[in-house]
Amino acid sequence: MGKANWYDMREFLSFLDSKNDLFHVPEQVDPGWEVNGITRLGLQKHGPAIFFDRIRGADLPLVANLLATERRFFWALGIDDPRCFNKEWSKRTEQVVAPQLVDSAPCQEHVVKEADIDLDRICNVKWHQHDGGSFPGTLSASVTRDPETGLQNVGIYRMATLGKNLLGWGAPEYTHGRQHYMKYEKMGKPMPMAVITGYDPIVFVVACTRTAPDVDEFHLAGALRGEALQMVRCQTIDIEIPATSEVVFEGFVRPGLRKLEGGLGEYTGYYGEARQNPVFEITRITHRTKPIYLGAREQWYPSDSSVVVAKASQAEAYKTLRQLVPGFCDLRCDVAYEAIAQIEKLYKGHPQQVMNAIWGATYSKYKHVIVVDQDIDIWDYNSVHWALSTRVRADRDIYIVPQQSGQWLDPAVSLRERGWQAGLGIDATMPREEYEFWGEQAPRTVDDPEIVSMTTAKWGDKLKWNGKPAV
Ligand SMILES: Cc1cc2nc3c(=O)[nH]c(=O)nc-3n(C[C@H](O)[C@H](O)[C@H](O)COP(=O)(O)O)c2cc1C
Ligand SMILES: [Mn+2]
Repeated sequence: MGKANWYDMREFLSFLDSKNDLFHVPEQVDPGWEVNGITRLGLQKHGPAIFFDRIRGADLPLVANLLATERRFFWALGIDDPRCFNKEWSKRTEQVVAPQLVDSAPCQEHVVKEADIDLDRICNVKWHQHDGGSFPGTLSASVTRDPETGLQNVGIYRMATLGKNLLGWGAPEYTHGRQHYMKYEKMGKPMPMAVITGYDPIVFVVACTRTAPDVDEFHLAGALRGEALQMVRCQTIDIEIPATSEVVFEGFVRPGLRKLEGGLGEYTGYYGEARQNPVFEITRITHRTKPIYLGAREQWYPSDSSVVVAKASQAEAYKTLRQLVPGFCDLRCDVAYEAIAQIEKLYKGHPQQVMNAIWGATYSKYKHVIVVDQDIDIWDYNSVHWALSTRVRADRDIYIVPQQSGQWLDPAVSLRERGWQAGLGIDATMPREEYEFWGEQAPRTVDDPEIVSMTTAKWGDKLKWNGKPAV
């Protein structure tokens, strides 16, 4: 097992450098199009993380595409075998690990007072051609505290620049950050909030993980790192933040205030429309010496938002399903809308029970759920495709559930109906019970393990396909 207890983002960047998976751009680049173009080309090829030394008009260097490939995502977690990821995550997080509070921290080495704040000089990037302005808040994690339970939450929600110290705050109602804000709004009070960026990669992962409510993601981080996360109290608000964050915005979100924010090219691969969103007012910035900003070009897979949100939330959903459904084996979700579940089918309606559990008891708002048998390799799409093609009878195996709570940005839904989704379940398990009734079978033909091993033994050295050994 590899390393997971990174001290900070810098240590992870050095690691990537040693793996030849970090690309430096020393030339000055334009924030309006060049960061967009270079990150886009990098993502398309599952390329390295990118370090921009100089962006015109901004004082801070910028890192992008940090965890935008599965390769880097698994390195960040110190996981060698992606097939064991769900199990490994479950094992590590059986018991969460509370953070360790420290008195002084690198993230507070420097202070910028309210009057001196100018967001454009920190990050002024337009990530997509038709974004409605610059978005410093793509990988900026919002840390809030539940005013009733006292528990903290961290989540990543989009934030556009609306003024020198003002950011639109794109947290929809089904996110935990927004739910904290709804409680403050009811009390008529501003919500204190810290926004951090440039954190160790495990903080990145947990800030993207859709968990049950009342899970403090920093406790999850401690469990995944195998060591408590060091945190420090903010200077002006009662919020704790990871001590080695590069940049920290301290401030508040006023009750009742909304401003038009966006649109933004989103993880869906489409523009998310401009919305009337709450506003984050920054009253202080603290940062490390020579701070490094962190951002992301959001887009459909591959991207930071697709890889990290999908994989981390997959693992949490796996953990929940293992507890809820007997015979549940494994779960794969590479993109936000689709879950593929593997089960050992034990009884009639078992696949439908898994679908309902995925819709009802996990937090990613999967629209489409495919359920397959244990002999299907969910980590090989060809195998899943085989099950879909040969084990599904549409009039029997398609299960549609209307009027579920869906992802706000689902472009298949008209704006007026946003927030709704319909669940599509496909039972791609073999309908064994029917065959059993008639004494029929549908034996697989593809394996012939005895013939394969006899052939390998006799012919292995001789067979060559395209000049390469066949076995
Ligand atoms: C780059 C990036 C941008 C994101 N932007 C948003 C966003 O604007 N709104 C949103 O609901 N989720 C967004 N997410 C996903 C959330 O961070 C994720 O669902 C997380 O679990 C939310 O935390 P919470 O469950 O504690 O509310 C984004 C993720 C990434 C990586
Ligand atoms: Mn949360």
